[in-house]
Amino acid sequence: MAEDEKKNKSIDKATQELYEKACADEISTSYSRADSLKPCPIGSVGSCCKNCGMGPCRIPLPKGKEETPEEKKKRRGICGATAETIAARNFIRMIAGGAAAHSDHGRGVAELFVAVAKGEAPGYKIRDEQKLLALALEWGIDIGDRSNEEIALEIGEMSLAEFGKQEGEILFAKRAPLKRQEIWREQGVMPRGIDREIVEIMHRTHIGVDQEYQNLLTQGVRASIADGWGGSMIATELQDILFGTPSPVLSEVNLGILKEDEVNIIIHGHEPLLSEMIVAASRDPEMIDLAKSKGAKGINLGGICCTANEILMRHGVPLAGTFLQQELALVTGAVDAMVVDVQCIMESLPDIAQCYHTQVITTSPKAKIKGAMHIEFNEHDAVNGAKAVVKAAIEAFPNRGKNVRIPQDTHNLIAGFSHETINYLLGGLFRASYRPLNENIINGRIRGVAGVVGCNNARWEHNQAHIAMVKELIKNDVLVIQTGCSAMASAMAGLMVPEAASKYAGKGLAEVCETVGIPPVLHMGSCVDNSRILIAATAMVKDGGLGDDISDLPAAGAAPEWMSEKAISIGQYFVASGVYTVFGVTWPTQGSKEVTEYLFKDMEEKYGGMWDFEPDPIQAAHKMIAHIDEKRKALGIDKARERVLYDMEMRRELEG
Ligand code: SF4
Ligand code: MSK
Repeated sequence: MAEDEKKNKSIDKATQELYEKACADEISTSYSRADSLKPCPIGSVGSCCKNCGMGPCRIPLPKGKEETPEEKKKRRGICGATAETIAARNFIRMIAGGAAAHSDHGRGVAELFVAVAKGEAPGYKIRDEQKLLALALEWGIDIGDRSNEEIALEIGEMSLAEFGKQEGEILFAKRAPLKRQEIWREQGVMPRGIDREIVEIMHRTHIGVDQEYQNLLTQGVRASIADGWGGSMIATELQDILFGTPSPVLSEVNLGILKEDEVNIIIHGHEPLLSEMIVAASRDPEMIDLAKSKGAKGINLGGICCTANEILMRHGVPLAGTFLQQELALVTGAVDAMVVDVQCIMESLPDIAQCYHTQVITTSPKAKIKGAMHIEFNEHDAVNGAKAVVKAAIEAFPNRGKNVRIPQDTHNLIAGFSHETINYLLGGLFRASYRPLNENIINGRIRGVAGVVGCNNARWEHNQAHIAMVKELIKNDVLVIQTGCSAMASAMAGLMVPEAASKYAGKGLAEVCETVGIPPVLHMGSCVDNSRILIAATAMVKDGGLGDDISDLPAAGAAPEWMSEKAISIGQYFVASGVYTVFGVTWPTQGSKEVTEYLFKDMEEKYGGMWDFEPDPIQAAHKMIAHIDEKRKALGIDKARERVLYDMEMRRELEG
């Protein structure tokens, strides 16, 4: 295989090595399928509607010439839907899909929370009492001499009620800066209940309902806020209370974390409910003895996608890889079991597993895969469920063949930067605050903050855009905060260790990182943990000196290799929260100029944040920096960096 061919699949050596092995082993992967499946040019720009049985209606833009108004009038679906309506409907259906995924995750956590409070979920307990009490105070729940379980029960029930609420406002919206809340009320996008906003998208996009693209997009905004400030925030907050709020932890990343002589279990998906128990089961002496009886030296866990980020943040479990490395993990031939829950799991896994010895195990009643073993997660008996998973992996270990290749690549990383941790690291235990960060932004050592998040996309060289963008940002003194697969990509490039500051960051950012002892790129967790970024941004506003709303901050967001509907929902709630947000790879509304203009320009007038699309990661980074500089100027802090040395003549002029 030519070097170039491997390289254009991924910038990561371990991935290149295993892609080559996959080809040699004649395994079909997302990389090879992306080569043979070209994207539909009509669907990819949002110009195909299949919302009823008269369609699909495909209404492409005319090629190579400007469309006349007459032609445009005729460019409609059978029901008369215009290109604008179709593009907007498709776009907000993506938001509905993404918001539903995050929020259903949040609901699952809330259900477990209630079960734990009732003593019906053995093996689980409340780990962060301080956070439990803080949330009780915030929600006006009586603490008095009530037990943690009684308080937790009320919090759990209130959380569950957020999903089915029919009127009023979601509770966490009150965490946003006051000005932001007013904007949401003025624009009519304050979410009522989480499920309601998602269902309303499905209703409005049914044939013959909402036929004004602005009105459709407004509902998209409302549902996205219900995700970021609702379902996702519930997931993050309740998980922290149940499993512990993350604090800095040293770990490793990339497929080299697999061990030749141990039972390797990969945990993949998004929800930490079962994986928390698998971590415990893998450390259980009974399980370790069983592994040894089969000839293994121990049990080794690694994670893929956001379940990985969850157990990394709280237990330091190593990251095996990102979304696009899931199939390649099996191609190593060294994975004894891959246990999956929900989201971002490829249906090809059981087929690939058949070529090796891996046991693919599904665990969610919502996500079964043909050909996989199913061990259903049951919160009332999670300990035994987790043990069954670990046992299945141990049983598979002796079947490992000779066709094994574990790449040597690993990198260290420090993760665990929750909002609380950043607060503490910057301000100390007794005066925890974002003030030092704000001061360093005001004095210009740090130019601004960028949230770089999101997936890998098989249409783009794996990890290339993430790394190019993040390096460019930190070189220009922009502190980067990350979640999801994007965070893993940076960790693989060695950007999440304190030493990266002197190596890659600009002088000002490096100085601050070295003083505080943090990397220039901070891992804040999984996809639902983008809600931590919202809280951090709000804390920056509240600590003062940087305006009175998130839209005033010198900050920007990006998802340079996005692919999932969740990424669109995340991007939309960042925009709705006042953040300039730029996506790479592809843009799904290009089939309608009006809809695209509305998202890229008009949204800024309404929400102070707007979308942008720029596939070149360096140019995208510079667009983000330009936006940050604009915000610095508006705040009057742009001059801090310009130290003009006055000569005698200039001084005389001044004095004169
Ligand atoms: Fe075509 Fe309208 Fe049906 Fe969509 S809803 S498939 S545009 S007829
Ligand atoms: S896992 S949503 S590929 S970030 Fe959260 Fe990665 Fe995107 Fe899935």
